Amino acid sequence: SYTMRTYEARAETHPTEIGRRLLTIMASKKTNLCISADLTDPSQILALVDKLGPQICLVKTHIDIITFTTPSSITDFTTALSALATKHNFLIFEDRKFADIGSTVAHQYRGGVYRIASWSHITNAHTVPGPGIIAGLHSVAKEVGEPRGLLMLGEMSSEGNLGGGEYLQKTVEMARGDREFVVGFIAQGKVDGAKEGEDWIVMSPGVKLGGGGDALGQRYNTPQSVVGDKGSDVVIVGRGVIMSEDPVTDAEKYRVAAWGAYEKRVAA
Ligand code: 5BU
Repeated sequence: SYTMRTYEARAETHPTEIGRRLLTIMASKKTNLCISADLTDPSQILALVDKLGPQICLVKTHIDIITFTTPSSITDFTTALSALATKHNFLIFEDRKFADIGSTVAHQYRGGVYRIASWSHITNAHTVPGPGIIAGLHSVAKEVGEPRGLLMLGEMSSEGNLGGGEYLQKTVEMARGDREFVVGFIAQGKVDGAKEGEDWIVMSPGVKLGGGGDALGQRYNTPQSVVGDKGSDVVIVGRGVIMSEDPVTDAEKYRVAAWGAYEKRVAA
């Protein structure tokens, strides 16, 4: 299966341009760590990301949780974040979880105050509306003139979520309809039944050393469990790092754990 191939090898053959770029970054920086920068102060986010930049392949944002005082401060933030992405060689993933008909998500992705398509290399979408959501987002991605990729939500980390199992399989079927734009999935492990020549990048949120959960339904798996045992590619870590007194030291623990789990997997 493709999960036994190295990120270097997959970077040569991934069907999407964003997939090739991300896998190249992962291989060269030796990191499959994505930080979820869930702070509400824009300057705190930028300071944190500048510190963690060398350790990560990807930064995940929720642009709509950030406290912006003026419309121009949104553009200032996305411009500064893009500059950090260039400086440290990582990509940006806006965790927007689009969930409407194609026509509406196209507006949401292109416009409004956030103009997500203009600065975010990767975004994600629910499969609930059907394949029109992929077509709508892809039409906007084509307008941008720079590579853009989409992750489909096949399974969430939270207690009682309706994903996984048959839902995940249907999500994979839907993704097969657009192999140029859909980079992979949000899930807790590799997708079953990948066909010859398929390569889906799987990213897993809900990761914390020590496991556990929070008071609102989040459930945590360890880097070894999602990457080593279950074949996911990228670990997404929020509070495990961003609430730490020493984020750089803790991010390094996650990078080493997730990278070590990957190295063991491909050596097996
Ligand atoms: P945490 O602090 O590591 O629990 O943050 C997890 C982040 O990932 C947070 O931004 C969530 O919105 C996001 N997330 C998630 O936790 N679970 C999911 O299934 C998906 C996203 Br999709």
